[in-house]
Amino acid sequence: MAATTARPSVVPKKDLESFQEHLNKSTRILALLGAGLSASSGLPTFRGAGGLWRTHDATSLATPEAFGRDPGLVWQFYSYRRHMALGVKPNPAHYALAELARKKNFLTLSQNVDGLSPRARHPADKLKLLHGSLFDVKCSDFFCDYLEKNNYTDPIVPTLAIPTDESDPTTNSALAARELDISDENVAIPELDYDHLPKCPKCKRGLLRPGVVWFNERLPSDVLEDVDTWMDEDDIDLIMVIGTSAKVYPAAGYVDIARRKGARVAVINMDKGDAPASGLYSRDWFFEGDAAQIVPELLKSVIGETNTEELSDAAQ
Ligand code: BJW
Repeated sequence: MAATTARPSVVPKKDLESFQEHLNKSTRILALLGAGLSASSGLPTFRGAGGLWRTHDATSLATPEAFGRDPGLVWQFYSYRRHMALGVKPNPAHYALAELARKKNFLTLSQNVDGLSPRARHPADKLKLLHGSLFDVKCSDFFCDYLEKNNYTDPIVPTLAIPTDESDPTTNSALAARELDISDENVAIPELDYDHLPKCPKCKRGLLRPGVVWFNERLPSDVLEDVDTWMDEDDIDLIMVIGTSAKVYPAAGYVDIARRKGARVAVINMDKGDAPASGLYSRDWFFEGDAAQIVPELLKSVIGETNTEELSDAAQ
């Protein structure tokens, strides 16, 4: 990576030194990523501030039951999330983790569906998307197996376009300025029925749905098998738990599995209260603050400086 002027440290020196000493000699490293990793890119997390979409708790829309009840509302939520994710960029932590994957035997388990790690060119074979992707779509019909990966069409159907401000005469020429924030309570969400939602091109019957894992759904079996295979290969030296409340299973359970395989745990989180359920042990680390700043600094002893200005976004 290109050398840049060093930024002031955001991590206590003693902790940084002991972490890097362990990182440098680690041969098998795991990371569990959550929404906090993408917070400084501009995407809201699920729990806590920002976890509300209009009056809806984001997690209450992430269920098959919500989709069954009101697919129009759930599609509006996901269409908005797709649009937001396409409008932001990977941050230095996404790039630093991608670089570590090129340098070490390092497997990343991401709960994030925002596409930012792939866009930071994280090697695909070392990135396991536990909860799918906003940019995969699949048929919601139980008997149809249609799945399309990397669908970046925004909006996915014209009826899911973010409403525009027709009343503002200055905005006709500038699409970006015409878009209203659908998370704003004052912007009406149109009621969308079956006829206005994306249909499966294969069975021509089922509605398409986002290719993400909702509550009470199984995680993708091929992903889980790959993770198990890697975990079973040998002991693990280190697990980094980055920007996640670590409350959703089975993802959160990987922290304890890694610990049982010998891993020391390093948590990087804005909130000191969000340690893994099993707590922190005396040889663990808790780095409090913004992952986008802390992660590149922690990994510097292996990957060098992270200069995002010289790094490319795979989406461009
Ligand atoms: C920063 C920061 C900054 C902010 N820098 N940090 C065992 C025990 C109890 C329950 C269960 C269990 N096993 C299974 C369950 C049930 C359930 C579950 O876990 N429930 C719990 C809530 C209690 N799990 C499931 O249902 C899973 N399926 C399953 O187990 O299937 C089994 C089955 C078997 C047989 C038949 C059928 C099924 C599926 C879970 C799917 C989760 N899906 C979601 C939605 C994905 C789509 C979408 O995006 O809309 O995944 S829910 C949501 O939570 C999303 C996230 O990936 C996930 C985790 O959230 P995350 O990333 O941790 O975000 P937050 O907001 O919680 O935390 C952000 C953190 O960042 C905070 O700590 C901040 O402090 C921090 N932060 N800014 C650093 N700048």
